[in-house]
Amino acid sequence: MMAESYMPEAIEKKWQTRWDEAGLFQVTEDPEKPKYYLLEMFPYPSGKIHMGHVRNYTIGDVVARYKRMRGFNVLHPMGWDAFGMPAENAAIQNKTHPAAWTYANIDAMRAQLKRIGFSYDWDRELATCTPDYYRWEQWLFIQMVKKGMAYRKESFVNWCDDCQTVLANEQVEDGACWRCGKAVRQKKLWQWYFKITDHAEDLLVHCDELPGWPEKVTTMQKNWIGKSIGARIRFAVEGGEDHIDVFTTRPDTVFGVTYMCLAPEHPLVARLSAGTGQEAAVSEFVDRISRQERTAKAIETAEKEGVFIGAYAVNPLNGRKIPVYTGNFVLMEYGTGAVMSVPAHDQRDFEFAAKYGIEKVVVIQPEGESFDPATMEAAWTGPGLLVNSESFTGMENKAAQDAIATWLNERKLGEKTINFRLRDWGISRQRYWGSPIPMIHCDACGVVPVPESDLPVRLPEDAALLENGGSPLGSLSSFYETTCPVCGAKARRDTDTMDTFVESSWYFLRYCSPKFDQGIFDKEAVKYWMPVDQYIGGVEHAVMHLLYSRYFTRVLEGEGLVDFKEPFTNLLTQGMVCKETTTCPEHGFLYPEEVDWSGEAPVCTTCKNPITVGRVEKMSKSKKNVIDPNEMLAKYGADTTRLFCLFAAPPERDLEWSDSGVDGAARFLKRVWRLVGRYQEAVAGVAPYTGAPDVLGGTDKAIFRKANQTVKKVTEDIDRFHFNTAISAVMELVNAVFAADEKGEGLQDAGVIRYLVESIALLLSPIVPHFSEEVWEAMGNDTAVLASPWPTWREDALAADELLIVVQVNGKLRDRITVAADAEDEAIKATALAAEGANKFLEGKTIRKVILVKNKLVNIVAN
Ligand code: ANZ
Ligand code: ZN
Repeated sequence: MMAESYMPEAIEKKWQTRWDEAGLFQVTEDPEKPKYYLLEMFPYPSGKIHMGHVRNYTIGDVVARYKRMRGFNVLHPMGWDAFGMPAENAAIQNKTHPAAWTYANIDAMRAQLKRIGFSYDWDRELATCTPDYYRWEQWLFIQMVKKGMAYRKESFVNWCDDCQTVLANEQVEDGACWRCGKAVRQKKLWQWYFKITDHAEDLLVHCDELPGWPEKVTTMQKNWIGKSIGARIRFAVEGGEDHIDVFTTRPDTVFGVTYMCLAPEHPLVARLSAGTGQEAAVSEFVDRISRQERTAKAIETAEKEGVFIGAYAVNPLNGRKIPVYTGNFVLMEYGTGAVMSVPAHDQRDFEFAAKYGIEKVVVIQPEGESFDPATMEAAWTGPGLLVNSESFTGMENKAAQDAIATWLNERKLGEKTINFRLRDWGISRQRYWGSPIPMIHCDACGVVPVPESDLPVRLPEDAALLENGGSPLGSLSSFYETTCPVCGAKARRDTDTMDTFVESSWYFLRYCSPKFDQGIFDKEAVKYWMPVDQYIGGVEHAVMHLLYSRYFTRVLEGEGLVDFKEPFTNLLTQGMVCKETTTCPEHGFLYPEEVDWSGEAPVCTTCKNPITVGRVEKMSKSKKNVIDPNEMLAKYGADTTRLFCLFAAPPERDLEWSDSGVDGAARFLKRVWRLVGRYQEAVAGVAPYTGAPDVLGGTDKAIFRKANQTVKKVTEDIDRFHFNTAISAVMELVNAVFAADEKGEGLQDAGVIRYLVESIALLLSPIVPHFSEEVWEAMGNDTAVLASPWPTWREDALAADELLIVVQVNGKLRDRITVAADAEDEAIKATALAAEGANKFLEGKTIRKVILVKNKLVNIVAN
């Protein structure tokens, strides 16, 4: 017998143990069954699951369980993105070790995930910080070095003095380190790079072949790759052998060039300014700029400034002598690091020219306009006809782009070219807690790979961390001292580690055969499971993680290890979990439990001052607007938490936390519990009714219909990930049963009741799996609800009830019509007027009146 009331704690533990013992979620390749690979982005083991995780993983779990019930062989793995800087910082703070901290966090978080009942195949669990994982990453790195797909170069990097590390551009926020807030400076270092730019075109083209991805994500990727079609043009430097190459997307404006601008890091800056009297001003400027953030984003917002370097260049088209500047808005990393500046037609150049009193020359004139450089208030960036452009004058500017590029090409002064914004991926990190780069530096032989038989290069897990927070590897002789694999001389290991994005670029492949030790993965397993059918995660990974994963898949395809290019067929990016902030005038941000809502106005529990309720924002520790999943689990259980997360908002949208919403979810489950409890005896040993609806009476027929409609709706809604409407459909069904009861018109047929309660249990099972197992068992089933097939519906039970209506003309029976039971009066009258039998008797007459007798007849009065 079912317990009187619904008590989640006991039920949830019980079913989790049973699923575990039955090994229900362990899968192997089964060629007989269609496969379905469902993956959620794996978490960083920070120590605690937060509500964003709960939401992400609940969405995934519903799909995994649903697909399983639909007959798919479902791979649903979980693991840990376990390398990264927070472990080092936490270790320093808590006087522990990154490895110890990380593994303890993994244990804690695994227990939390298990407590929520997610259907993971835990046998496939992996952590990227284990040598049997990163060894294959090192192996792949070496293959890439050997094929020239990875290379070393000395380059400027964003450097944080506090964290003692290079920062990726994305880790620089408003010129400061994303982690500690210290101003970032530029430093030159030898770094390893992956040649992702080799695949720029392919990665771009395939953005349009990912119909299962949200368009906003593919658009972000396209912009990130940033293909520009233009020309490279060569400008001679006056009085010397030097020349300046520029990249421009606007060769049509070349007659309007009035100055050149070089990036401060451009090698010609120092050389050309030497001996011109501008050296001091130039080096002061270059020095100052080198201490500022040099990302595209920062440069866009920074005030444009520059300095004349004392040299002149010559315009190859008209021989005009033009001053050369260096300016903070030119990026060394893009194009050629030099630009031809056209103040009349580029707003940035316009502002710069205005600031330094440089001339403007108009070369494009839209029809009906006549710009005067002296009075122009902004650059003209639109189309028009060329003016002041010698033989090209009068040409339409689009056509001139090609014509001028061709003209330059013929004279070897330039060429058409394509430029990508995408840079090669710098992967060296001067950090400790990461995968060691498997290279050896030998004075005689150069930089050589570690022999494959010596892999993995183990990260010493017990190295003492340095006071300054930098990596201890560079001073740990037991790590870096080695011998050269080529000549046997004393040599030094690379002491940098890889960017953690490297680990997450291929983990989805490793899940297919996580324990395979003959190679990076078992090709056959990958062939069966990949690509991932559905990937689910945050939109913050729209560019880097997803682009790097697409890139790695291409590298592996090139190596013949996989036979596809795109790793993720469908992508869902779920919204954020949000909550209002609460602020006390004395104590600042308050946690929800520090606010007392019982009085007229909310007050701080500590000082009793009234508090202010702020905007609804993404839950974050710093703003304290967080709900701890553990508290939810303790108070409501896993199923209510899951139900609320799915019911409160569609997956792509932000979810606003609401305590009353959580209560509502809990109440609904109690209601279903009562419903099943009431009918438990009536349905014992009864088979579910599957016959035609017509033979059923009154309420039985109506509820049977509604149940069939609900099965269909929930099925379609889950297919589209509309979990919230799926849930409300079940709620309506349950309400209809209670409403009939209240009217004293309760269900009679035990088979219908059985179909009803079984359908409810099955439909809810992906969403509230423990609850559903419990009621499923209470109905006398002895197999797991999860192992049962998804419910089906009868087409003939979907239609709303129909009524037969008699049609009279002047009181005489002339026809019969069928209408939906809930049809509007006007619709019934219209159908009656259109009825053939009635029409014959209406010819030539005027209709005076149409009388409707509810549910019975329509009488048309005409003469
Ligand atoms: C002359 C010109 C005239 C330009 C005009 C634009 C408009 P996208 O579309 O992003 O590729 N540029 C080239 N290299 C640069 C660098 N390293 N740093 C900053 N700016 C650079 O932009 C290409 C345009 O950006 C190029 O075309 C160049 O300015 C500038 F009416 O050349 B243009
Ligand atoms: Zn050597």
